[in-house]
Amino acid sequence: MPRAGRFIFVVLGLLFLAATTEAQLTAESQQKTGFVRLDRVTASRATDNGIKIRSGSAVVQISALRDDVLRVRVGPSGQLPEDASWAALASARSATAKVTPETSASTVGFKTARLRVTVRKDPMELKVTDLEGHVIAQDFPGRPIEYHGSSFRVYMKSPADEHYFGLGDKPGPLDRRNEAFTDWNTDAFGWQESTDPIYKSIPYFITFRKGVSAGIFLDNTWRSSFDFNKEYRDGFSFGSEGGPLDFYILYGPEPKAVVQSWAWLTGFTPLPPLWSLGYQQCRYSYYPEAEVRRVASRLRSEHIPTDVIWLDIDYQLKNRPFTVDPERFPHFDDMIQDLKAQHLHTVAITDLHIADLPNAGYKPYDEGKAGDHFVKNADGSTYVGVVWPGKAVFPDFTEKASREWWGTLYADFVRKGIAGFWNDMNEPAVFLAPSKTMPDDVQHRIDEPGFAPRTASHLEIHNVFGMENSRGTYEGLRKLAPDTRPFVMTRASYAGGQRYSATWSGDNSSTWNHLRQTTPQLINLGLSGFAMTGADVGRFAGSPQPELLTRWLEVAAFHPIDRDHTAIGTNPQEPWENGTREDLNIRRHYIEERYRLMPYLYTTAEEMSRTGLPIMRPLFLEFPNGGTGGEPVDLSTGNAFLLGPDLLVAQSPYPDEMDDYTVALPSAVGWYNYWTGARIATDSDRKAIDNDVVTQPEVHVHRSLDTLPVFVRAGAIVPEQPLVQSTDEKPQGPLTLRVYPPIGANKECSGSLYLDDGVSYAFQKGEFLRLGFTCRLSAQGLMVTVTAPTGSFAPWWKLLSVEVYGASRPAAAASASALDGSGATQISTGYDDEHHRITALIPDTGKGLELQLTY
Ligand code: NBV
Repeated sequence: MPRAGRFIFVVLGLLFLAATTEAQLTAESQQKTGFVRLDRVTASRATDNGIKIRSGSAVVQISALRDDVLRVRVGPSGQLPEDASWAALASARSATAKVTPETSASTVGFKTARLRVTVRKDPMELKVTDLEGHVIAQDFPGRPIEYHGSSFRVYMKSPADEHYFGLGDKPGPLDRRNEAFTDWNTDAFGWQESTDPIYKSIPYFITFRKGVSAGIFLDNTWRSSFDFNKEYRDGFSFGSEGGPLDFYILYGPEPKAVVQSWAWLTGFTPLPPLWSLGYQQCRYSYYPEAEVRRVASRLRSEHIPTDVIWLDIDYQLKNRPFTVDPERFPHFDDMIQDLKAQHLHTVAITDLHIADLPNAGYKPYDEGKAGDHFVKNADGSTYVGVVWPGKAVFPDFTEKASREWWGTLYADFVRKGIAGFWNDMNEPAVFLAPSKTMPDDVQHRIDEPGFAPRTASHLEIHNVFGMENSRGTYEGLRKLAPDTRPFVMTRASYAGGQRYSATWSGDNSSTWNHLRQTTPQLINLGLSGFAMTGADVGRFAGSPQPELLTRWLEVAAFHPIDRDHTAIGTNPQEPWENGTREDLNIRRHYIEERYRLMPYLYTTAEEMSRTGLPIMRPLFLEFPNGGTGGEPVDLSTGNAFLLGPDLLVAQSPYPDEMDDYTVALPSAVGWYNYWTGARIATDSDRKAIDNDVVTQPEVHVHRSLDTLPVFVRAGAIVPEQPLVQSTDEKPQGPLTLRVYPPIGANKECSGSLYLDDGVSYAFQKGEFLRLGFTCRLSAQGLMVTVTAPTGSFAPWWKLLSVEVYGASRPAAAASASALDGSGATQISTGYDDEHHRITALIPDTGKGLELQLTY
């Protein structure tokens, strides 16, 4: 070997040794550290983007990744934890911002262009403020970080008016204040409002106070816990039983900015296939084949718009993943094609527990064994646990090679035309084990950039196992069908799991309280990064009363994922079951409305994939400062939510009671009734509208089975399409633009539309269509503008139907022209007094246009 080559070889070897030794040391010190208390700064020095502090044996590094994002890493025995993460993207972790060191006799610290970090030396206390001095995060006095062996805890001050959100799918109220939680992914069949933990671990929460927000993320996959105001009324804390103390502070001040920074740190939800936004029909399980076909035909003959049929475990032979039971499904391949011909996509469950079947010709087992892909016991033997197939083995998903192999298992199903895949039971759930999961000491192999290659116990990997399962599926599908957007649904996950999969809230129950619980649960999932979410409609455990199913289908039509699902042994739960013809009509009506709203829903989904903003939003996300009068937005019951930026869905806070209720609409803007088109009257304009007796900002709702109050923000332009029975169908007719003119001082409105082929990645090459809409109120009337489209995707419409709401009389005149005002032609308009709207039908020239209405 030439000298230079030998030199490089030796250097690489030394570097590798150093990395391994550091990782081993870190792992060992994590286990062995005794009692360490970080109560005094004993030394400090400025770094390129922050500060490094010594506190006795411990080291603390605070760095600015951006002007508004800080990372704090702590090593109790003097060495920082590995700079590695399953959640935080390498690009974000290596980002760096310019800082100015700031020291005084009693403090050390630095500032960025937006934040000031001050660490008091004795006692040691961290304080983060904005440059005006507003506190973003502050250590709790007298409770410095402490290590007890490998466990640690961080305490922070909690002002009395601060609220907490996030932490994934944890049940309970929207606001996490006065609650305590544990992160340990758990198969929680039949979970209830106070059950904790359940399926996912997302050790990330958002603080919100007086309209100012920050995010705090403890990037630690071990069993962690969070206490909001239980131990200390005026403090919150977070900690873990092991692993690194590595946390991030994301500054808003607007909650939207925090949500967007969270996506910057942990990744965006990819643009989903359009069909996954359609109505989905599931049960545990549809079989045999004739039953799947019967349900499909009935969905069509009842004219229930539907996009997806799900196959739960019973399509498999003896519950063995990646098999098909040939007796129950004699023409499986034909069935998939026949469903396709009916514009129904199939999603199939593919659990991770591979049947332990040596010498039986079972490919997943044989290949996995030959490739050494299964999780091992401490003694090196293969770990075997009992799940649906009986004895089962588990792919070692934290190892790249095993994940890649798992991805190849989908080849046959993809070839058969199965459109999406469901990764269930991946906490991982194990039967007959008191812990419901693998033993703590099973060994996982880590092969992941950033981490030194090593084995790790289940204690470290448990919470990230489900996410890596969904990652294996997602990445496998990307390779198998590179131009098709995958759809993966996972039950367990960790922070950042939105990069690979959608999720749902697991095995809920057919109770009214679960219907109520769904709103805060899905909102918190969205704030935690998982924007593509739903809950089993009608509920998994038990059979709903007809009214419960009806009301569930009503509200789920406005959820990101709308999937009717129920457990084995429960009553049939399809929309035509369990109710009267009237129930069916109402249920169908709401699903139809979802399909009419598909352009708006898909536009919102595209915004999610680009910005990280969730599809389903809490009111405070859009209105952090509440009403114009400063009245707070509804943080307590969480019964109301926004679908995208403009639609406010206000389910009853007590869905089981027939009582009327009031909806507090954020008074920062005006509102319209989505169903009637009527403007919600303001104080100066108080009157009764239909059954809404209005006293702004509260709307009184008179309950009836077919009413789910939905409101539209004044100043919105909502695109809608003619009804279709599946998103595969090309809508016939005009694109409708529902224009809700501004109310009050604001005189403008806006909206947008995003469209593409809904399935492929052609949009990345410019094959999409984006339109912007605006309107402007003036003394003459209303000017509506449609921008010239960007992108090369051809629209399905030739005509635009502009509907202007809140109109109390017909238009006196209307004219349409090109964007520069040229070529103005008179347009005839219609007026519908029932819906308070003026309508105008205009040919879409594809070059943008202006519509001037005088009324
Ligand atoms: O695969 C069967 C079910 C599934 O229908 C459900 O949605 C999952 O959450 N699965 C759990 C396993 C058995 C639950 C009792």
